[in-house]
Amino acid sequence: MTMSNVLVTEAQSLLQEMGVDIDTLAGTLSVASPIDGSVIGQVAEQGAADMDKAVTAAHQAFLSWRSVPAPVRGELVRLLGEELRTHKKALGKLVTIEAGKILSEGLGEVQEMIDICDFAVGLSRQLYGKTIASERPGHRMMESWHPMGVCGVISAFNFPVAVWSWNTCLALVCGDSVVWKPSEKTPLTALACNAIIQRVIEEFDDAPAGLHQLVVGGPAVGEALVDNPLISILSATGSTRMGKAVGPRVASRFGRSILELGGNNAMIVAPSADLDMAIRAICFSAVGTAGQRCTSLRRVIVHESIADTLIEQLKKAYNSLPVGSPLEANTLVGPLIDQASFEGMQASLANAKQEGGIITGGARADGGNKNGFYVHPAIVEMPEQSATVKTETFAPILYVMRYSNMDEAIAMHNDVPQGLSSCIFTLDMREAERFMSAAGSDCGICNVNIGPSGAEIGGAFGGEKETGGGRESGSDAWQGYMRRATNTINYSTELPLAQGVSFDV
Ligand code: UN1
Repeated sequence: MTMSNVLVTEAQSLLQEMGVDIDTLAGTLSVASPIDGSVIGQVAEQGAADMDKAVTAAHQAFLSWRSVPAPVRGELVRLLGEELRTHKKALGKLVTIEAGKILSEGLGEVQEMIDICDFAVGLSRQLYGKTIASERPGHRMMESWHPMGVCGVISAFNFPVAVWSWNTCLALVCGDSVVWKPSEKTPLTALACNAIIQRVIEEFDDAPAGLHQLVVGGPAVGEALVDNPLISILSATGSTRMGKAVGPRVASRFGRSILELGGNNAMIVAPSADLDMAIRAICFSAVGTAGQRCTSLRRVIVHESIADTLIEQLKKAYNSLPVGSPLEANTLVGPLIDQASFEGMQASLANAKQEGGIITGGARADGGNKNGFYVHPAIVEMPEQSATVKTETFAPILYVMRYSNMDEAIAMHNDVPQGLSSCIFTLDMREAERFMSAAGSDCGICNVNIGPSGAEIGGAFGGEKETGGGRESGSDAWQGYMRRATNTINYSTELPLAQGVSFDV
């Protein structure tokens, strides 16, 4: 069998194992595996009318789901977590085949889903509101958190299943229903997740049919989701360009959006840094997932006294990076998602060169398959933080710039339009604290002595500026999926007014 045949067979058997009826896979949307460019499935594409139907059904489901006690809703998510444990291997492998990330990262992505299920189960008993001291005698104030409505989820190809689960698990325990529009590049993993969650919903007495809807389609489907007034919350992950289109449309109808857009994540490497650790962290975060995470490391800002040493060691490490099929056990760098991505990378490298960049790597790599877009990750030494450096390119390009003092390093760090993730490598406590302070990194994620990618689900995930400001996943991000009611209760026999106002009738 040729590689493509093996992948088709493998994808089909994984889908079947997870409960997808593969006979229904006879649509017009061709799904290509980035491993060898071969078509591994044909999925039915839906249209705007299908989206409207899905939203209406989800809204119907919401009307009863909102009254199911939150801990019972948590039980549904617990069962989803159990299913994901059972299918971790299959789903992880399908992520590898469809999105091209190495197996360990495919499995890691499913683990991230299991983790958020566990988190959401606990959360289902902790949707706490505050009790507030009232200024009036015989009064009590409190806040209640209520389900919000239908949550629309738009996800990207690079985390085709985890991002869905962050949103869906929180939305479900918060009493919302969900409509999901996955990336057109990764509908197979979406079909698998949908089959799994539909099974859980069907077997769960308190869960209304229609609670979760999957709609696969192009921009028309996305627009129908964004513009539907029944979508109370629109959580969108993707490019800043997409966010610029989606955000204002949702805002114009006073909907709520949770935007998780581009990043241009940097590492400051200070003179005291543990260089061995910094090099390892750089490799994982800059070339892991072939540089296609929104948290991928894109810029290194290194002190001039150690720059030559760091660059030399980095080049050495890059030289030995195994590029190839993500299904092979020793591969660390899998393929880019497609040809357009490869061309985008080459264009950015050409621009960087014109701006004075010195490039190491970046060319197309063999990767064992000439139809996949494999590349040697690039290191680009830049004389300054040019326009190209300030633009996010979703590929393994690492720009390296030098600094002479920390003021300059922090200023350079923040001088990009994006604000997702950041980190500093230093053993100097003052530098570390300063970087995390109000006058330090302006990002939503700010780390010390670890890279910018690979966040745990327990923290709130998201960032500022062109990253969109949304927060998903842990901490109190759940509040984005609920509405808050402030309650004032009078248990006295008087009717005093606040602010000492008198109004005697
Ligand atoms: C993304 O790339 O859209 O922090 C999400 C990380 C992962 C999530 C990335 N936990 O890299």
